[in-house]
Amino acid sequence: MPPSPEILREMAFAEGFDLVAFGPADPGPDAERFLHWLDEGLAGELHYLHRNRDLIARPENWIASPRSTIALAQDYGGPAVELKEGGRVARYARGRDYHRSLGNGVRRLRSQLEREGVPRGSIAVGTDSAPFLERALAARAGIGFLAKSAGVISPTLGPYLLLAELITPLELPFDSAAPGSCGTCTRCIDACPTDAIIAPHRVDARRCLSYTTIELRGSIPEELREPQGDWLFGCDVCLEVCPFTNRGRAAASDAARPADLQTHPALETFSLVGILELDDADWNSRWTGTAIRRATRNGLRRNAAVVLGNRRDPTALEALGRTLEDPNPVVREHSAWAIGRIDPSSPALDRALTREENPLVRAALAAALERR
Ligand code: B12
Ligand code: SF4
Ligand code: SF4
Repeated sequence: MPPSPEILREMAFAEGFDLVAFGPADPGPDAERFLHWLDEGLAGELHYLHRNRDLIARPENWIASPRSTIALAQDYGGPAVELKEGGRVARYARGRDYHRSLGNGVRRLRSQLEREGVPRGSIAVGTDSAPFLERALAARAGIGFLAKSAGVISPTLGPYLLLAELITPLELPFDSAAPGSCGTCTRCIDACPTDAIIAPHRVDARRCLSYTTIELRGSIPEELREPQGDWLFGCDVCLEVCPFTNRGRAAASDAARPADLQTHPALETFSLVGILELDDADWNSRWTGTAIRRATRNGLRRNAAVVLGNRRDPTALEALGRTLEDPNPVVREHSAWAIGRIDPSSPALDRALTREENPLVRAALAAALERR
């Protein structure tokens, strides 16, 4: 006998989830919106979304008998995450990689359900990793409402919610839609530093800092580097400005959060310059288990160069001069850009131009020198 809905909720809370709701195993009209979004090219180089487009939009491809979604959310709100000498990290990446911690939680729930008699293999689970439209499933179950930022916001806990779900063959009593809406507010659209929220509920991923600093391999488009400001990894601006942030309860201090959500030691020890010069050994030993690994080591170093350039910090010039000789051309190119912003009279630029052969890096060096 599968557990009662009440017991199911208790099991989910015991796994550390803050919200649990039951809803249809179907994304509804957002499936069409998702396909349209892909066809417009707004996913940029998120190739896995294109590859899985039919799977994502069609629940009948997820499991044999999709009848309900057990939608789960974890509140990860709290103070800003800042490196010791500047540089900001999106709050979701503060602690241990949530794909692991939340993923383990949903998988344990599935095992429990299987032990209670739900046939093995009949439940699919996801947290970011599976091909589900998680926001649509969560909103339909009543975890929160679909906001203009495109996020799912809980009227009680706010916008800092990570989502996870079990797609099940169980007949569960569906919860009602969460109350709340954006009303006439447009703060997130107005505050987005790159104008990535092109219309209510619609994000052009190619412009979102979460894409350019995490998902994008290669160069960050030049017009998006200055708007990146202090963001080293991801961006929280559309969540920070939201009036639903911290509504109803105070943000938990680091020590009061579950262990997986406490600040990772790497974020407390490395400075931007330390990251710019991060080697493979440190990357593999000290950054393991963080969501930041997704950016790749050279991607993170590229981001550090942009932030240092934006901070116009002359003490970073020496390190940036060294990374003009880095084996990675993207790191060299972004280092040239950063030096051009901090001090275009730096002789390191001239020296680099005499030996540089990569046309993209040469162009960046020339552009930096033109700022003299
Ligand atoms: C690809 C992706 C991204 C891309 C694209 C984001 C986007 N808005 O499309 C990038 C890399 C930019 C990104 C950024 C972020 N992401 Co992301 N991302 C995903 C992923 C893997 C797929 C999302 C997707 O399919 N996007 C395509 C669009 C069309 O779908 P959608 O984002 O779900 O948006 C819905 C609405 O916009 C609605 N919709 C679309 N058009 C219209 C029009 C109207 C009129 C209406 C009413 C609705 C509507 O339909 C969609 C489906 O419900 C999901 C995990 C998953 N499997 O779902 C996580 C996920 C959406 N991301 C998440 C997070 C936390 C973030 C960031 C906050 C991270 C950060 N701080 O840096 C930012 C937020 C940026 C933003 N404003 O959306 C969480 C969101 C949790 C929540 N409470 O909403 C998810 C669910 C991961 C998770 N398991 O927790 N992300
Ligand atoms: S995460 Fe930042 S860049 Fe992306 S939509 Fe939100 S405010 Fe804009
Ligand atoms: S900032 Fe305003 S418009 Fe944006 S998600 Fe929050 S309530 Fe909605």
